[in-house]
Amino acid sequence: MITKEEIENFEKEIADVFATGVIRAPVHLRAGREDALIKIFKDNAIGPDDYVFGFWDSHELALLKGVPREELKQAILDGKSISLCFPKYNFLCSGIVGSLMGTAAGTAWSLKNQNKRGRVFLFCGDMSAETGIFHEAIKYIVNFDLPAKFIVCDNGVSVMTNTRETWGSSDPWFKGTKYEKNIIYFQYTNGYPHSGLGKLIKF
Ligand SMILES: Cc1ncc(C[n+]2csc(CCOP(=O)(O)OP(=O)(O)O)c2C)c(N)n1
Repeated sequence: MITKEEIENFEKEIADVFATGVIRAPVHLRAGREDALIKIFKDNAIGPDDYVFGFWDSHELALLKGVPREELKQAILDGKSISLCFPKYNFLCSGIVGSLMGTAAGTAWSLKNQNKRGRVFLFCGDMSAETGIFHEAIKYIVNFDLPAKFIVCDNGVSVMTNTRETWGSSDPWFKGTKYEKNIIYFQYTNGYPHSGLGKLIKF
């Protein structure tokens, strides 16, 4: 499996390229959650048969799922960083908050009911986890005992808005509920700004 150092170096490389202005599309870089993500992939033995769904910040997930480094880099250079999709590797992302959660639940339903190998892992942020569609999708997954887990990567903010202040609660909504059994939750501090590099890049 890819190492923490390789993930860090990949993000640094993309940051350097983005700074030159050749990528004419948004890029969301992440640092500080490599250990947590590696542990989740290892603990759950996430492999080729499994589906990984992500959002705008999925470079690390693609590497961990087995998308070859250069294939991933080319997709990012082509402007696809926020919606990386590699069906060959069962790896699908979208730049739209809350999207894909129903798709993830449906994929898990299908895998179970067609007796197919593979499970579903959807990775999202803390604010995304507070949306109605997250609640509906995880309710369906838990109630029908579907092979899916939603992983909430909590960096405390939605862009620059404090998630806990927004919802008036010091905990995510699912803490202490039955839905926790299909949710993996961890906190981290992102070493990069939410999007880009925090400075204007001229194309
Ligand atoms: C439907 C929709 N509304 C708004 C946005 C803009 N947007 C992109 S990321 C984001 C923040 C989401 O916060 P969180 O889920 O905590 O993600 P993270 O901080 O981990 O990136 C927002 C509002 C969007 N992509 N889609």
